[in-house]
Amino acid sequence: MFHSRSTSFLKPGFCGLKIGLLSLMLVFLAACGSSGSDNTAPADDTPPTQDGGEDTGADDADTSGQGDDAGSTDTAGSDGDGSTTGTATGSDSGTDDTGNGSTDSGSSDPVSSEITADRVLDPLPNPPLTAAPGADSEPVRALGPVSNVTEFFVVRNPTRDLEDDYGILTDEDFAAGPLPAVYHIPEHVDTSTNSLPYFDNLTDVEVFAGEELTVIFKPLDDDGGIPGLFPNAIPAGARYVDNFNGTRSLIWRPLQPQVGIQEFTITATDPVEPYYRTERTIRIKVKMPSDPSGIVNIAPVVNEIWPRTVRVNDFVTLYIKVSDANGTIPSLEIANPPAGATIVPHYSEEAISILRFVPQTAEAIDLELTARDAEDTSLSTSRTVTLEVLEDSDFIRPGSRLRELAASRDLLIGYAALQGFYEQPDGALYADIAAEEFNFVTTENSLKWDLVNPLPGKYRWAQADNLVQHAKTRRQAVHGHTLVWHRQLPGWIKRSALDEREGHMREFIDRVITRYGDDIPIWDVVNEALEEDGSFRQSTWYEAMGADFIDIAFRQARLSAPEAVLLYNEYDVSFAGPKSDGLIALMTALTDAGTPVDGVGFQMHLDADFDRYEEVAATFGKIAALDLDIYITELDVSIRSGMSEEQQAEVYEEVLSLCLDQPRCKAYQAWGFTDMYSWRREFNPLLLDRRYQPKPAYFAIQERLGQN
Ligand code: 9MR
Repeated sequence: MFHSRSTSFLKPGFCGLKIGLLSLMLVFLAACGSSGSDNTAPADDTPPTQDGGEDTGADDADTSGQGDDAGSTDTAGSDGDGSTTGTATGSDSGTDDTGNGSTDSGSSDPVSSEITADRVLDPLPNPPLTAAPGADSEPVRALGPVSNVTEFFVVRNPTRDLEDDYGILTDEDFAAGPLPAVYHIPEHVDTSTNSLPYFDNLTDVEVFAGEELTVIFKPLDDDGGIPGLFPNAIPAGARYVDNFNGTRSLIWRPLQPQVGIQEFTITATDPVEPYYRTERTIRIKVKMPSDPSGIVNIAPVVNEIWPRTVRVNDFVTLYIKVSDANGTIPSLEIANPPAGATIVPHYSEEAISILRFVPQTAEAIDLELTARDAEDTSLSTSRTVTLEVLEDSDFIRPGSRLRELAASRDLLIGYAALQGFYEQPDGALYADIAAEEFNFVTTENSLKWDLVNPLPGKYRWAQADNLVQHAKTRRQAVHGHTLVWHRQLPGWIKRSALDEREGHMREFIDRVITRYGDDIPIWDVVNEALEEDGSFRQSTWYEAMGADFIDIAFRQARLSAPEAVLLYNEYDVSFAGPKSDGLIALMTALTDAGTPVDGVGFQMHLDADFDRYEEVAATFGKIAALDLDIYITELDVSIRSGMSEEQQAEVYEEVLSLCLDQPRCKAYQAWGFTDMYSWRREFNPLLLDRRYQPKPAYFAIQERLGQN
């Protein structure tokens, strides 16, 4: 919810460079024209006299699904980014990205001319831009048992305070007055005949915790018509309502945890040109009343916990989190703890308790959990969580294991590993089945920048270290994902000076790669640099270095890992279309420029009605013709309304056949393996169901791998 706004993030040199590269990116040009500052934009939403304003780039608000240290969150494994809004095409909607100014009109020039050839990298910044990972970032041994994963010592991140207070706003910020409006002006809009939408009478507000606040948003347009409105993120507990008269209201009763300066961003869209927009951020100062006894006390809750299937005789750990909107920590009661269970506090989070036990018999356990208010013990809420305990024999899959079948074909067969899987109630089962079936594993979220390097000089390695150790003991090759991406970036990188981003990027690549050395022999170096139309994505990286960021990233990766396989990873590029054309153009440009790229990772988040196999074969052929390898990196096949498990099986099998038929295809990897944990969980897109039972898709690829 917090943003810090840089008003001078465009350096003079940057403008000179970018005009050639981003001729269509009006927002940047306008910012250059106004000396790199949007301070001139009027705060009262009077339409500006010239194109101007800064694209703030929406915060990704990524929650990697696992919270911090593994399994500590309620709906573990879920994908808190709401990115599973369906697709109309029946193909891959990829990451459904909302970030990085994609609302602007600009698409960049065709890819080919933009990569500088035969670059020689300067040495890494010396002294470094940020401190190298030190002893204070090293993980520590976990105390006490952690599921059954005993072949390696589970480690945890040190529990230092890693609060990112960069964006926390102060009373001085509030006193400085309302923020300027931000304008989005597509290139084709004639601003002399179409004026910008704006807001009537919008200003910052103050409220006491416990009081109800109503802010009315009234968008206006001097050309007539009623502008559309959409809010960015709605504060916890607030309502955003349509008043059915062209205005909307934010109705909010902030509570004690919200005391401080909060921001709320809302965008008005032109009635005729929906991408012609004015964005306003209001600040809400929430104050503590001198007598807090009037603040309503809300009943605490036990956070949602998914039902799980576990195995007899496994060590089960269940992380139970309680929360209270008033900010106190409720107590937890378990009415019927299983025989022999212990309940221990979480090692760093007071609101989490860990229930540990070893189920002895196959049965369904309905745990009755109650959260009780810290101040008023008559206030409580209960929830029941079911753990289904099954026998070992219930998890036997007939036939040969996929990895045995794949090994005889020299094929890597893999899955993306849930971050912190070993701390889940079903962690032992998850680990065992994954190890039985796969010889290849990807770090789904454990190496993403916001997790690994949340603050300058601070590193959190535990999740990746544990996965690497687990993979080693189970003889799985690890695929590192992903070094350079526009999402899951920490705030400090998004806000870093443009002329330092190359240095930050190179330091990060070098530090992550050298930590793991030979333990991670394959890397996604750059992820998702293209837009749907095949042009370059206007990202944190692109805005600093242009398309050369891709070349620079690969060259740094090669310097840091001379022997590793280096991949460019992308979604929606396997089947024909402008994005696939963009991929081929990009890979041609990179190979022409001498960029050390070894192959392409095809994500392939598909739907069960997918049938464009000839197009995929053709794309694979084009990549092979560039002397590049093909890795299927993130395959999953969503079963949307009206689709069946049989259709899903067919897609898995057909894609496998395409890989087997293409000599340059080295890996066939799914984005997870059990429907229990998937970023598209509601569409059951994986090989095993939520109870770890094989689906038709599993048998289809087992059979196909077994054929000649
Ligand atoms: O599966 C990942 C999910 O848990 C995260 O919340 C999400 C955050 O952006 O990233 C998911 O993985 C993505 C991968 O890193 C890149 N390709 C698209 C994947 C699905 O969104």
